[in-house]
Amino acid sequence: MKRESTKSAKANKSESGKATPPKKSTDLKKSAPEPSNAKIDDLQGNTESGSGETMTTNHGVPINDDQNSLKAGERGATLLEDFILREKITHFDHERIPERIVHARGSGAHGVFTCYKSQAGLTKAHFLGEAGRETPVFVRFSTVAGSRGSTDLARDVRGFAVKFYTQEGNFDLVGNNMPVFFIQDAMKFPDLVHAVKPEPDNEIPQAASAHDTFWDFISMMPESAHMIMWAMSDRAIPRSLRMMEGFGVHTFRLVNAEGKSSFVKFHWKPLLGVHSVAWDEAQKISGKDPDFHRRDLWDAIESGAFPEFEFGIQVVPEEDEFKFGFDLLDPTKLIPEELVPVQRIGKLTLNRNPDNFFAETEQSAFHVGHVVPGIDFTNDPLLQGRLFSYTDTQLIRLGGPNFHEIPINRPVVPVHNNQRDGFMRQAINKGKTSYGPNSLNDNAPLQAPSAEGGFVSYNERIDARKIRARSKSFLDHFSQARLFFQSQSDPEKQHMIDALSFELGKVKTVAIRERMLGVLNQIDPDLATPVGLHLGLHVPKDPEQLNFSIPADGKLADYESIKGIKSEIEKSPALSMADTVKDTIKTRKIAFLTADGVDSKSLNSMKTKLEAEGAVVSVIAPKLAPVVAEDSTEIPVDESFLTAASVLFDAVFVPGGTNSSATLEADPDAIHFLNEAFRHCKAVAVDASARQVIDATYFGKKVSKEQSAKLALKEGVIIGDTSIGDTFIKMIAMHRFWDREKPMKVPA
Ligand code: HDE
Repeated sequence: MKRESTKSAKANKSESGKATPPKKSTDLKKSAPEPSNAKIDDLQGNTESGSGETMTTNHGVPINDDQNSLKAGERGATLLEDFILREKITHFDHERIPERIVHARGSGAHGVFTCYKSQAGLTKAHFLGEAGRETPVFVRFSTVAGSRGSTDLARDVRGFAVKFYTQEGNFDLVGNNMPVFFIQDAMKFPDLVHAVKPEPDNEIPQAASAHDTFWDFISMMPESAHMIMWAMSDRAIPRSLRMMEGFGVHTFRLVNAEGKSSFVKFHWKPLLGVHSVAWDEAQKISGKDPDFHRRDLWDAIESGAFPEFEFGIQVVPEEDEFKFGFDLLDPTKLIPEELVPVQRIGKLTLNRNPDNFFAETEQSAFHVGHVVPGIDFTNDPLLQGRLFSYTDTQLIRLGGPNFHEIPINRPVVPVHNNQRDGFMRQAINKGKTSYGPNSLNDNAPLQAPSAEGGFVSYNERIDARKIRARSKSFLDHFSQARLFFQSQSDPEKQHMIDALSFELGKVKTVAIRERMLGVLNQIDPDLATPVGLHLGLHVPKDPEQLNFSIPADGKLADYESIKGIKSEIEKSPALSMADTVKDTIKTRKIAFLTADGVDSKSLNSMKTKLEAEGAVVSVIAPKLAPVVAEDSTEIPVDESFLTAASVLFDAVFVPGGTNSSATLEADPDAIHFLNEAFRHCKAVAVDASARQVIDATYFGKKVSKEQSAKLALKEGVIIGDTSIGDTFIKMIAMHRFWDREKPMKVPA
């Protein structure tokens, strides 16, 4: 039987003898088409599904018994000659590879990048050379500090790494969801990572910066001040990987065919807007669904709601290099969008989940040094250090110099050079020559003239003395930190105060807390004072023990001279999430709280309305059994109160129904669900006949009794008949009603 299935699989071969690519399983897919591109096609040759096939050893020998090892008698010892057992266990013993030293926890997706308009004036990069040109991509999102199995909702920076499989080789844009970084020089990276990782004696805490060693380091590193503002903002707890920005961080160069270079900052702008969850919510999600972001990304792609990001560039002509009050080479600074607007030049669409996490997401190897002709580096000292680190780390993580041959990493264009051998070499290089010049193979492989696409490094003029030092132009550490804080809306500022109070509250050493307060005071006393109040500490006027990254024999930086530096603008609205895109409820998750006796008309009309806008509705009930509606119809239940939690949803609706309302009113889980959703500032809608359920909550008394659409859009709660759907949709699109967070706080 098994052999027959092998035969039938063989019969699947096309006339050309080429096996038809195995189809991805479609049973989970609802509406998603099967996208294909040059990279997906390339991967098919290495993809196998095993369905309908005979089991074999790794060497192709059919296996007759995969249940029992070979023994000396039924009750005897296992025989060493059992090659099937040995092979199976040996492979199992070696399944794990080292996790990434940073960014260990990640999720990947395939997609396509489409260029909007030729950028040939700025860069000769082929993938940006023509409107409509499509390039396959693989993207990996990650958290930084935690291990591979850590929670998605840690307060942390998110990695946003994109591999473009271009016709000129791979371009990796290895960015983060924050536009600046903690340090200015690669020399400090191991220190930073050692400080933030779990403490070395007891390996506590996991995936968290709220501990002594991190703040000990940060409180003495004034250059971290700006990044700390981002890390303590809601940007560090995104609602979804599909709802965060991405940044290349460093200033790069674009170089055109004439060799003219411009400075550039790279951006990703999510079309769904930039949204975050509340910190209390993030901590609860970490318990209820530590895979929250991974699942959200996977589900969106499986359902055909493909995540989309626009690619943006900020371009600074070479002659304007010194036009700004900060140094373009300093990775702790951003270029305010109000000074140099972001031009949107293309779109990234993530349209296919990986087939195998390990093969694709885990083995993907990104490198900031993977550039293509038309893109080049600057002297940013953090970028320069990264250029060394990424290949180096893959050598140990992926086990040798041939990691570029792993299917997910290989380019879609052919590779020819004289590199040979090494562990796990896949290419079978024919011929006698592996050197150049050679005459035995006509000097092949041949170098490519620049006119034919050969990479030529930007011809930057360098005239300098060797020196181990920090440029004075990097010394202004506080002005952009202040700009960030002062550009936030009031609720965002409050969240930063709360985050710092939490993080420093977890620090045991009082001197570290105090030192950090001194740093915060340089940024803004309006930030330092409430944090100091929370900690019960006096805020020092000036920071102490600041490390200006001066070598042992160097002169101390003149702290007084950098103290009062102001940023060239007072506010940058682009830095706040308050005005982000809020016009869609696509992929938003809405909980319907139900019980037997629910009014099916109320439930179904709201469901139809929300689903028509792309929202995802889950019917939740005390038990998983279908609920029997007032009209005796049976309504399938997606989750029970045991498996669902308000923190996993964006909004809540309570449909009408006298009996169901009586049940929900008396069910502590249902009431807790509502209280918690309210506490986290989510939209709540209630059918008028279920009003008693709202009256049983803590917030029932706090929201206005008289309901109008205008009030609902302010308070985030609406009670009414089936006509409330349109207002509810607007409320969900607003994401959160942060203004009610403090004044209307309820226990939950
Ligand atoms: Fe990384 N970084 N990094 N980094 N980084 C790694 O490479 C490093 C930095 C970023 O999904 C490692 O393959 C140094 C900035 C992302 O696979 C390692 C320095 C930015 C990812 C490494 C930095 C990043 C990494 C670990 C300072 C934003 C995940 C595993 C000089 C622009 C990529 C690996 C993925 C991963 C080194 C700073 C982004 C060790 C030395 C700044 C998104 O090579």
